[in-house]
Amino acid sequence: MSEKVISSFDFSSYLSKSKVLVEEALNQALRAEEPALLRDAMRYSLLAGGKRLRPILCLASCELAGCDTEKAMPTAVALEMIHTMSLIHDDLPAMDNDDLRRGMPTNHKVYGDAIAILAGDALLTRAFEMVSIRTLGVPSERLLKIVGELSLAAGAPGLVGGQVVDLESEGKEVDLKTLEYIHLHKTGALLRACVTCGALIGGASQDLLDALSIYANGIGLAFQIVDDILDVTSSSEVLGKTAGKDLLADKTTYPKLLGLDASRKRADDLISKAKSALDPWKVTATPLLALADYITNRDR
Ligand code: GRG
Repeated sequence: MSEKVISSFDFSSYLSKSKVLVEEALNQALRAEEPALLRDAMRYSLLAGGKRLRPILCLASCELAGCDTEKAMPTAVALEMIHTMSLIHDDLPAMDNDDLRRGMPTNHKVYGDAIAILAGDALLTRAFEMVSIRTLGVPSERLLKIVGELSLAAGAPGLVGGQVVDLESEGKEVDLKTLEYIHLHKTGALLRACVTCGALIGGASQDLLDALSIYANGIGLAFQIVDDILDVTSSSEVLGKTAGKDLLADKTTYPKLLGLDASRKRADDLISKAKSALDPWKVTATPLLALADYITNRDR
């Protein structure tokens, strides 16, 4: 029975249906923003496409915990807002100084540095509004935990901390431990929050939260290893962002430290470990298992 359920799961249709729901919710979320220039800048980057992996992970985790995904949608939107904010800020001249993101000119190239910074700030703060004010039918103690998770993921213990160590490491010899620190904070922390927040909304048991924590750590690191690999092996056209950037910025990456084959193997091992953590939920975790595979098999 379980094997049949797994093999009949149509991941591509799951992904496209989830994306449609997420795109609609993202579009609705920023309709009434003022002033208009700020709203345009926020919408420009938030609605520019992207894989929407973070909100989909949140919805899938909520579903695994046995809850209606509608209740998790404001949090899923909040996670994509935080992610988009980090991309806008990361692309600024003072950071990675990039011109291309999601196949379009970066936010500061269109709106200027000041508005790009403010659009990022407004998306970050709006994310907390989505969870605390715009979520319906979820007990407030769960929402409080989610606000805590998002604060940790976005701040010094997460994205900001990882970004600082990344900036400090440019042009230096970096060992595997520091590289892992950067990735687990800069990229892994938010992916982990997606899974944890979805599960918290669904009222997951401690056993499930613990298993999801192992799953999230594995996919978080694997995601960034694949990102490093794609930076070397893919093109700007396919990625929608500048390829070959890590080499130009003299960044330490997994391919640089381990080589391409060993990096790919490390990503695959992390994904198998992440999936094994969900063995007791094998049937109902099908979307999360398929999302883990998608992370290593993606081409952008
Ligand atoms: C101001 C609170 C605050 C944080 C900003 C700039 C910064 C601190 C952190 C940088 C974080 C960052 C840009 C990490 C890279 C993560 C990454 C691999 C992004 C690409 O994600 P995809 O491939 O992109 O999911 P799409 O476009 O598909 O969503």
